[in-house]
Amino acid sequence: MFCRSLFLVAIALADLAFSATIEIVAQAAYDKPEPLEFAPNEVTAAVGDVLEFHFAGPGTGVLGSNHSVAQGVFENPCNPAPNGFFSGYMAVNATSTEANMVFRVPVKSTDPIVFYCTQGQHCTRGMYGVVNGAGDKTLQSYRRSITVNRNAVAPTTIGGGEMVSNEISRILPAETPGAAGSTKVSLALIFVGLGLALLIAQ
Ligand SMILES: *[C@@H]1O[C@H](CO)[C@@H](O)[C@H](O)[C@H]1NC(C)=O
Ligand SMILES: *[C@@H]1O[C@H](CO)[C@@H](O)[C@H](O)[C@H]1NC(C)=O
Ligand SMILES: [Cu+2]
Repeated sequence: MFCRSLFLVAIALADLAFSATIEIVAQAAYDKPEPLEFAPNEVTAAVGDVLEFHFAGPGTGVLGSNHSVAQGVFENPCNPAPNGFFSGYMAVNATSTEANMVFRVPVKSTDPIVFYCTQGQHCTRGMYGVVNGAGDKTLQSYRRSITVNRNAVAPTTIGGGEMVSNEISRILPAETPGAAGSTKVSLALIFVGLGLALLIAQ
């Protein structure tokens, strides 16, 4: 019985290892034709994972940046989802590389989620991303649904996430979707292995 509970503890630890923090940076990449982006803009997330939005500053010393992130709907590009998450505007001064706060959004289902920046025309100019894209709800379908440049619509209230102090202030390179997944699997295997070892050791 004692070893059985140890095994259950190991499983619980494996569960913890499964909740990943997925960092997504709102930034301007001036070397690209559409320089405003979220990087990465396509991610896979499991229930319990956290989307951690970072807000990059230009670091140029000239102009600041002022992005946001809001949950959208696939049917109406650059418009908010009812009761969706919204960070509010994160103005970053010209000399900073990142805002000193990050916005953390818990993933509650594996249904496709779209998010966008509500600032001016950033969304229609490419500043959006998709979590768990599937079927007709993908990054490509969202991109296709944007036909004209116009101002995005912002939600009226901030919420659906937690604004916390930024522990990792750096600009991240765009990631390949799913890269976080392999780490999670190997950690889980270690914990399951540990659980089996405890069972065998009794
Ligand atoms: C950031 O953008 C919002 C929306 O356009 C605006 O209301 C706010 O004043 C801006 N903040 C700064 C510091 O420029
Ligand atoms: C911009 O941020 C940096 C780092 O936090 C700070 O040292 C500087 O005073 C800020 N500049 C302005 C104009 O707020
Ligand atoms: Cu923006």
